[in-house]
Amino acid sequence: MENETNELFPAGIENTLSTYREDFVRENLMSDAFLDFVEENTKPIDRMFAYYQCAIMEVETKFKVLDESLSVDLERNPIESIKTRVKSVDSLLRKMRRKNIPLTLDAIEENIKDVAGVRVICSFPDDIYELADAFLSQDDITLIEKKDYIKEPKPSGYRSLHLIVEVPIFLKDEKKNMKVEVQFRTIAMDFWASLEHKLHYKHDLPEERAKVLADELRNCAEQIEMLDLRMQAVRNECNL
Ligand code: 0O2
Repeated sequence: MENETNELFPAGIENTLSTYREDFVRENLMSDAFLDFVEENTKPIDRMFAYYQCAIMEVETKFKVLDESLSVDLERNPIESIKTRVKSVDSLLRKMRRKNIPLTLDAIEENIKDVAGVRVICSFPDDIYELADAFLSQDDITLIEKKDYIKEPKPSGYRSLHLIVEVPIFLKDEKKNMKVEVQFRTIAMDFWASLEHKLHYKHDLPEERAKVLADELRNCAEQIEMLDLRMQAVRNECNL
C-alpha cells in the first residue's frame, strides 16, 4: 500500500520516533542518577557564572569611570555605549567541543577566556587605543592576551581590538582573579559586525554566491574604515 507521509518512511514512523525520543529522555535524562548529577553540579556552575558576572561589573565600572574622567578634558564622551554578556551555555559547550576541552569547571576557567565579555563602543578609532592604554595601566588589571583586528583585520573584514585581562573580584573571604574579554570597536565597526553576524546564519547559499557576498561584506568593512578615518579627521579639525 502507498504510504501517506513520504516515500522513504512508512506512515506512522513520526509517532514511533516521537515515542522513542520521549522514552529515551525519561529513562536517561530524567533518571535518578542524572537528576542527582544535575543537583550536585548546578551550584558550582551557578557560582562560576556569578563570579564572571561580578568580573563584568568591575570592568564595566572601570570604563564608566574612565569615560566620565576623560570627558572633562575631551569635552565629549569617548564611549558611546557598553554592552556586556556572560557567554551562553550553548555557545560555551560548542567551544568546549570544538577545542576538546575537558568537562570540568577548572578546565573552563583555564581554557575559555571569553566567558565574561565586555564590549566598549567608542566614538573614534583613536579613542579605542586611548581607553585601552588607560585601562591596562590600572594596577589591578593583568593583560593575558591582545589581538588587534583593527591593525590586522580578519579575512572576513572584522575589525575590533580584543583584550583578555584578569581582574580581581573580592568575595566574602577570598579574592579571585577572573578572565574577561574586552572588545573595543567604533560605532561603525559595531554596525558592520552586528549585521555580518546576523547574515552568517544563512548557510544554505551555493558556494559561488556565498563567495560573492563575503567579498561584498569585506568591501563594506573597508568603506566603513574609510568613514571612521574621515570622521576622525573632521573631529581633529574641530579640535575635539
Ligand atoms: P559569542 O559568545 O557569541 O560572542 P579564541 O577565543 O582565541 O580561542 P576565537 O573565539 O576565534 O578564539 O577568538 P576571536 O576570533 O579573537 O574572537 C571571537 C569573538 O570575536 C566572537 O565571539 C565575535 O564576538 C567576534 N568575532 C570574531 N570574528 C568575527 C567576524 O568575522 N565577524 C563578527 N561579526 N564577529 C567576529 P564568538 O566566538 O562568536 O562568541
